[in-house]
Amino acid sequence: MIDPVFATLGLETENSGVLAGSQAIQATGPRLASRNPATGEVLAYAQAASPGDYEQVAEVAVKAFARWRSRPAPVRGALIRDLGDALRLQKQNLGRLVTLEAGKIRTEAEGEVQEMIDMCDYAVGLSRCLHGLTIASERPVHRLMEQWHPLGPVGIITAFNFPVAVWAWNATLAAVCGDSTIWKPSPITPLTAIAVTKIASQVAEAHECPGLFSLCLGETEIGERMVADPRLPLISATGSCRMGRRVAEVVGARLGRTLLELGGNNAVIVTPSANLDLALRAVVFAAVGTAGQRCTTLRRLIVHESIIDDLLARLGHAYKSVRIGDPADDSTLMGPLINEQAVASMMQALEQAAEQGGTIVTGGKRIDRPGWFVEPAIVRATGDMPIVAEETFAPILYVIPYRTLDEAIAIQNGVEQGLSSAIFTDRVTEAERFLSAEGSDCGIANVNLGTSGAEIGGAFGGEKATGGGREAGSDAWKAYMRRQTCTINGGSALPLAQGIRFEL
Ligand code: UN1
Repeated sequence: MIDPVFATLGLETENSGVLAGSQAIQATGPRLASRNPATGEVLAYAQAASPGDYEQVAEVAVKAFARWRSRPAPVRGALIRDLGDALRLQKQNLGRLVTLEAGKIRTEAEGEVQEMIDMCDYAVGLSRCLHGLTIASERPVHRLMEQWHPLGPVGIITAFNFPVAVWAWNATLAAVCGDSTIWKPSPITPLTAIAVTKIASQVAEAHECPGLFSLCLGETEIGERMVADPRLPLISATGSCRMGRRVAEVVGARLGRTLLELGGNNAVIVTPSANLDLALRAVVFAAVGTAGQRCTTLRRLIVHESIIDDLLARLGHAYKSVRIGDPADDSTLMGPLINEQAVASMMQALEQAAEQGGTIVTGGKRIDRPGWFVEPAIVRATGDMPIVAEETFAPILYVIPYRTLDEAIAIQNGVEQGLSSAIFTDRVTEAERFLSAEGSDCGIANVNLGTSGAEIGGAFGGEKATGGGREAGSDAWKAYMRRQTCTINGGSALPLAQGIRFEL
């Protein structure tokens, strides 16, 4: 049965997953089924793009960019203000759709929509702050300045786990920076993408810029087209390290720009001075929240050997009280995994952990009911177990003992990914050591809070195999613009830099 929210958001049983602005293109690619991970049932279908359909979308985005880039940035901001208002009106409905399609519990699903709204607010202010520097010139009556211009149509590739927020991180900044966007969402979550693009396109149309936000649903073939397309100067991609390597290779070969937000293998260090009540709550949210399917999910808990038994006992107890079930039910804390494959990867990782000497302390079983439900697992492990170095997108928490803080930091940094990290301590020297240049090597380093749930005001992203990109706040906007250094001669002489004399 079709949920009432579908009609409210303009969705039908069969949907075109290709929208050039608000205009739905008769898509001719594969037909994709969107399933409710809490039941396994098909919610609706979406038709993906063929390479020819992509071509139409790309042309629309190129044309939209040509018009949009000449609007003053604060006028561009006015469109994003209206987008924020439109999203505010649909917060519950979009949240409901995220719950249905991605299986997030209601509060997290609505939180994700809130993240889009926050991005709109942020981008509106930013539209008046896209400023460059004025730099002292070494030449008399000369002025050096930097200005930032729109870059071009931006390709946005997103994952199933944040089916709407990550689009907003990119699309709102791109729009105020003067860029049009083409979005390729995960083929697992097409419906949220269609609903959001419809809302955004209506707003863009009201501002006489149809085609500013386009959608091109597809699988690898469409992603490959986008990354190879020289009309898209920037590809912003979220996904696995494997996918990111491919994107970097293809975009690099055409000397384009990438913004990569790839895998994480995030750790929390708990020192003997830590407030364990605080640590416990943070660890459970970071490890179990979103059923362990955030790139910022806590995967490795590195605990001082003197407190590990105490913390493990408390964690085991807390895990047993996590209410698992229908994500639409307000009392639920953990919903399903996204699909059968996710359940299989979790089971496989647990088997490998056991083979490598790990002990499953609690959880780790599939729950016998329709949909893709599992018990979150805690595994007592050591830092050198190969499986611990891998990101399994599921609620598995490896708990690892340490003796010295240096050793804990070495374990924390000893993986290829470098997204998020945290320390729990009440000693300022330990916190500062963790935050120093010899401390955490991640893009995000927190003290006395978990690894997930970052605010949009900071730049979000990670180092090493996480890809190095930064999205959302701070100066992440610079990725969506091109910098121009201008020197202006206000006099009638022509002095040369570096004191060079070149007289005719
Ligand atoms: C992701 O999982 O790709 O910090 C993004 C967080 C969220 C974003 C996660 N604000 O957990």
